[in-house]
Amino acid sequence: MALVRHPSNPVLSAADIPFDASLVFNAGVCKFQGRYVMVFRNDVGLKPTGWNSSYTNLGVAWSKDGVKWEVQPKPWSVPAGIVASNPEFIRFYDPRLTVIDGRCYLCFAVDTKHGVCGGIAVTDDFDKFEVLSVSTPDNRNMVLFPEKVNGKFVRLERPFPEYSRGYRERFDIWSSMSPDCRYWGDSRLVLATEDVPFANAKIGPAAPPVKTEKGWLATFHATYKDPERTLYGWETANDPRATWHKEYLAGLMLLDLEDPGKVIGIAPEPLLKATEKYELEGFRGSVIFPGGMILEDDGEVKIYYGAADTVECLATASVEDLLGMIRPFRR
Ligand code: BMA
Repeated sequence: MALVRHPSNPVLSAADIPFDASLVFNAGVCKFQGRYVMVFRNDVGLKPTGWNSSYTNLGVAWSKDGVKWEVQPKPWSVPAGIVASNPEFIRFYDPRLTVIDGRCYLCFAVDTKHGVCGGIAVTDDFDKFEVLSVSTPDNRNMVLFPEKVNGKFVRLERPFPEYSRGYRERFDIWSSMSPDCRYWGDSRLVLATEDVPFANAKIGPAAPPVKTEKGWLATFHATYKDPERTLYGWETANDPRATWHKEYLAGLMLLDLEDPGKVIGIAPEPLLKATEKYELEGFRGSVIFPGGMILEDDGEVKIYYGAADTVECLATASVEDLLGMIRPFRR
């Protein structure tokens, strides 16, 4: 196994948060101005024993080593303010962070009254941020590449077309380009669910890609649905009628440096599959959802992932070992 789970897992959970918190997961992580920064999703009010009402906010945490985190005393008020000021918006969640030319870009999912959208914002100080673009629905899981390619911003994204995919969850990864991070085009299919040997439902971008000599190394999430197998989760544990059948695994692909919408390789085996208690048991068990990947100067890769939609975890590998998992890809 190329990837090793960190002994301090989970690296962040509700117990570490100085404000109301229940599920702390699906974080974006990057290195910004000499420190590690994490923006995490916090779903408040969802407990193992049940829930009546719940809401979501985003929290910010800082770290010197990428393992021990200092959480800001209050939820991040800027996204909350934007949601409150726009009658269409319901909540922001699943943030992803990418530093480009010294500015920190934040991709997020936003539930609106008329569908789920992917959005992109930029901040220089984690105080203010400016929303640059919000997509049409349904789209989410956007991630930005850490540099422009051929003068353009590049993103991976996951539209979810139900009508044209036979009303099934059969969703794929696409890419788009932009001159300014506001106006997006040149969209094309990158990786389809049927390209992934361990997915039978949907796939989506995970952490923002990192640059290596061989290509852009990019994680994705892949779901495998087996209606015959009921997975543990708080819903299924509390309600005999409830069902949870979708296992979320992490996958790895390699994209062309000059043409980042083109997959040149893929790891035929999952990068990570739920095996630990904190991955198997939680709000939704057996969910691995990477959102941050950092390539350190010494070649260590840190991969941050949400586990069981309940806690935030870290696993590490050498970049050589990750590249060693990749096999040539042909559709
Ligand atoms: C996806 C998103 C993620 C979540 C995952 C597993 O559709 O909602 O935020 O982690 O499902 O529940």
